[in-house]
Amino acid sequence: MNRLFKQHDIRQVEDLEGLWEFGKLDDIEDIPKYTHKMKVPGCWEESPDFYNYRGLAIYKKTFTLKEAKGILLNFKGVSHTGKIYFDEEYLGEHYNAYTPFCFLKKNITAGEHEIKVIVDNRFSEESTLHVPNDYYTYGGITRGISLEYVDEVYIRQLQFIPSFKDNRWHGEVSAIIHNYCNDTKKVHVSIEIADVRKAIDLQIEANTTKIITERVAFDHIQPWSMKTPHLYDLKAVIKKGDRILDDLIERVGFRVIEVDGMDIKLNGEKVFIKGFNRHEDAANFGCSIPMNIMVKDIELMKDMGANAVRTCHYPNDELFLDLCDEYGLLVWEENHARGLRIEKMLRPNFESQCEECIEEMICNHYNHPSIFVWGILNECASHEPEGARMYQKQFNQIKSMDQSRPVTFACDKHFKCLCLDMTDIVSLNVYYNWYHGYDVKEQMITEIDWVNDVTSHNRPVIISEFGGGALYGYRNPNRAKWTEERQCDILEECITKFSEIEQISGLFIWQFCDVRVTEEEWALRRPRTMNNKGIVDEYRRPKLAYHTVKRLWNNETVDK
Ligand code: ADA
Repeated sequence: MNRLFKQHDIRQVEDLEGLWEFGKLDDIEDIPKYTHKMKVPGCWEESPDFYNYRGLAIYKKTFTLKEAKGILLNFKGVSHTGKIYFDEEYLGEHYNAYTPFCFLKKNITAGEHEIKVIVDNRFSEESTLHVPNDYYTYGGITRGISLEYVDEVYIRQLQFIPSFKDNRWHGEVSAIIHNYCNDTKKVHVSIEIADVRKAIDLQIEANTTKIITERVAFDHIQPWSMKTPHLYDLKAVIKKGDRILDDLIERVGFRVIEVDGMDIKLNGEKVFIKGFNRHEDAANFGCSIPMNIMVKDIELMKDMGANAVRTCHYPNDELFLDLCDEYGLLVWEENHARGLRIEKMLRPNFESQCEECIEEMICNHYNHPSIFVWGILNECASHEPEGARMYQKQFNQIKSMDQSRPVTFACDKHFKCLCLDMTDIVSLNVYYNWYHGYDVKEQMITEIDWVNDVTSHNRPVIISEFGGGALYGYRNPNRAKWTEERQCDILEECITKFSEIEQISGLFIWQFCDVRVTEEEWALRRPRTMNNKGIVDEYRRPKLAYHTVKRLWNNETVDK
């Protein structure tokens, strides 16, 4: 299942989930030997022969096409690089495990066909975002994959921007239509949302893409909010004469996010963010998390009183974002990067790989009402002039694509960062009483004074990471580091003291669950070769701190 809702009534879609032929490759030129069956979506590390495999592998699937058509091969995520072949023809490649991509194949004959995917999860000079890190780069076709039959003119994308003015909800709908055949087409496009219909006749030249935009005012709208996350189907249909060529359904919400002074507001009301950092990682599934575990994660976070989740440190699976839309859980989504020093940021591919990731993240996730902020470059070199140039370039790219959401980044370059004034919300990663011993409130006040000194106006501050490690089941009355008791003490003090500071508009605990890390460079700093700062372990078993957070976040005293 790629999405939580049906995206087509007309377009035929085949889910290619299941068992694929699979084999390890020592080299891209190898003649493949298909020695295994491998689950798609899935990580090969969940197969006994590939627990620690970092390398090349090949997947193969044959399928039968019922009638000659154009097809879209839709990949929701291949980790971390996929080279795609269709009937031996090389279609192209995609880098980065965390963003969707698709290939169009025109005029395929009916009959049996073959898809092959060569997957690479190695670290190399070419890969600047997937590097040995404090999370694991798994291998495989890790998210959903579908085959979609498209006519010569089809709907590539729908985008929806809600707004509220003159006491009415408004919506700007854009439909991106593609004509892939060699002659001009005249079609009729109809768009429908919340019982409002618009119809447009469109002439679209051969092999071109056209964007049509309609602005609509609405009455009787139920806004999307955390308590009542109302969603609406946005439908577009293309007809040629009486023949329906294609359709596309998106799910959207009427909500407005704004920064007002030092407050974050949802539909005009101030919100205090109580969130978790959540890596996509679970025991027995790696990063290819099934929906029932996604649901469990959201229900555990909400049970503890959270109202937000941060997709540290990369765009998440759309199925998870659909669930957040439906549960009313706010999302900080960010591009893929973690802790990259300036030397890594200056590698030749870095800027283009970031740019692609941002483009694909926003194009594909734009309509999720739950996403309230776009983030970039977690703890990268924001204190270096060259780093600051790249931060500014990426913020400019985001603002050129979406002016409806604020931007931020999680900064750990305390008292020396050059980029805070580029943000709408300042976010700070701090590990008071874990990595550094401080008087929590005093140190935070000093830090916020510095923030206000280096920014042109006071703005909301989010503490985007704080917490400490605890090994599940390790209890000791000495409350030493790595005991569950010590994790409780750190969280109790930080949540209580941070919540007393007016300018702090939100907290993201590091982190929701324990996750696997990369052995190179990290194993000796990470017991079990895991990042153990989770409030639940990798099996979602709650540690003592689960109850501390639940008590504090369900108690009105910390709710501002
Ligand atoms: C950093 C980083 C996280 C994680 C954390 C930790 O803040 O952003 O990804 O590595 O430190 O556990 O130390």
